[in-house]
Amino acid sequence: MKDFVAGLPKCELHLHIEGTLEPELKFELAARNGLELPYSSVAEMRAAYTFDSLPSFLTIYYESMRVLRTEPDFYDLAMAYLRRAAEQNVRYAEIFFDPQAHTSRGVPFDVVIRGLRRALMDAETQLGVRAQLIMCFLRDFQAEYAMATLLESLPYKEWIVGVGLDSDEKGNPPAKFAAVYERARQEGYLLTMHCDVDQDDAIEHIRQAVEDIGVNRIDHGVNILEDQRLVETVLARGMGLTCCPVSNGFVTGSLKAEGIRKLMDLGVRVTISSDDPAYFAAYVQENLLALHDALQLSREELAQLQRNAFEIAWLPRHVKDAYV
Ligand code: ES4
Ligand code: ZN
Repeated sequence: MKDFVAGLPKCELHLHIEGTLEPELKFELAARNGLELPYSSVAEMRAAYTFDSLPSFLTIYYESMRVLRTEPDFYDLAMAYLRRAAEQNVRYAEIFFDPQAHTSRGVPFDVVIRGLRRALMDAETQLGVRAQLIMCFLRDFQAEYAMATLLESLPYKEWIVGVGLDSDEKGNPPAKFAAVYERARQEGYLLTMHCDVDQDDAIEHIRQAVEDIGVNRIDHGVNILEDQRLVETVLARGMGLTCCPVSNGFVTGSLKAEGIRKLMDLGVRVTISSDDPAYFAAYVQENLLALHDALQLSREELAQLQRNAFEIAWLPRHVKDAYV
């Protein structure tokens, strides 16, 4: 089955580029930028990656970004991911980036996006991997900062396919960003947002995202199973859910595999992605294999997960048709 999964042409839709920063590159960038790291080796750094909740992960995730300073740093980060993606037969990726994680520490927006964009262009010609960018707002910052970031992105609109919402969801519901999402829609961005699996208010957050904001997709969102009406809405709209089993395992202690199976059986367009592969030690292929270990998926089901992903990808129909 490993060979079968390896050979599948893949589409990854839930991937934080900052979450692909491997320890080796972190050391290289720290040296390049004259920064000290609180670890003496790659092994020591990896050993510190012990997360059991979203906040414990996010602390290390944001701290690590200090090493990303210049346009070439962002280029190297994205190029390293796209090389790994190509090795796993990923043909198309939609890549989240968190501009506020950088602008909030003095790195200009254009430095971030120019570096990422250049990597995407080179990956297409050099590696045969196509990719697009999704700009995420950090939901634990004020909505006004998200709006300012949205406005700052407008000169680069042609380089950004949509917007997302990530970081700590507790106390930061979708409704907080209703005006930002309305403006993003007017500007032509497609809309997604995280509805994490570890939220007390998960179902209300999903309801707001689907019914009040009208997102095109949901990132995670497995808890939608708690509300039959919302499941029906998602089915009727053909909406997709980008699930990340290994990430779920780190954040909640469970891959949420049974929920993912249930959604697949109901015909929801579920997809499998890696979220933060450098931190959770699993790229998309390892996520598919972990899910297969839990569920004994058939080849047909594994192939269906990829068809779902290409189907809900933010690509023109004729481009998708070349993949499926
Ligand atoms: C994230 Cl696992 C997770 N949850 C929420 N926001 C994030 N940003 C990067 N990884
Ligand atoms: Zn995520």
